[in-house]
Amino acid sequence: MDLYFAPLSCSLATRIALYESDQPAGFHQVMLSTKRTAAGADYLAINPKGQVPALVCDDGEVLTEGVAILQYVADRAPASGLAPPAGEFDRYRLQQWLNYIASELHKQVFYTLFNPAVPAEAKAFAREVALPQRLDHLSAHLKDRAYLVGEHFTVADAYLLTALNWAAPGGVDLKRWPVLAEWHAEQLQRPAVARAVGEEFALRAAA
Ligand SMILES: N[C@@H](CCC(=O)N[C@@H](CS)C(=O)NCC(=O)O)C(=O)O
Repeated sequence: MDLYFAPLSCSLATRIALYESDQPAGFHQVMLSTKRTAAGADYLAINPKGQVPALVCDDGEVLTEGVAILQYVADRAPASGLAPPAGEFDRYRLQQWLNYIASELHKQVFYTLFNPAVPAEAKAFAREVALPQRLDHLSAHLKDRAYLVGEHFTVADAYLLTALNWAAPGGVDLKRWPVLAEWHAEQLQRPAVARAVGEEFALRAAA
């Protein structure tokens, strides 16, 4: 497998899933501004949408969209517990959270805050209305739980911690949500998470 990623972007969740499940992969950095890989290849030829992550599977199939990639990676290593088995109710819970993080938190909040092309009114809505509503909801869910789904770390947790990494650079003080601040700090202690985040911080710093 080959993962196309940009440091500390949403593709970090897939790197975490690969490390958590001890699966080997090649990693190819993408310059999102130029749509070229660090090696100079045309990224649009791999993913015409120009976004990360993209996963080139062992048979050459290219999979895009983070929530699909995360489940693919998890299903290749069922013993990792990164996703409940297909058909079990918790698998739908997992998809519920993955979709919530992707559509409500990643895109509606952080994409809006970080994208310079988004008008100021939309940013104000994201910061003052959408963000607190989403983080209140997540905080209430995690108040008495260690993980989003069931009793194990899953790819939904990998995606959520990746999104919460964007709070500080987005000017959001996570301490307003102590449950989330504590949960996030705990996840960053996981060896696979610390390794993935550390490596991508170094790549970002070198860029
Ligand atoms: N729908 C895609 C969105 C992925 C996405 O937004 N990736 C960002 C990085 S976090 C990106 O590639 N941005 C560059 C761009 O949109 O041109 C998914 O869920 O995988």
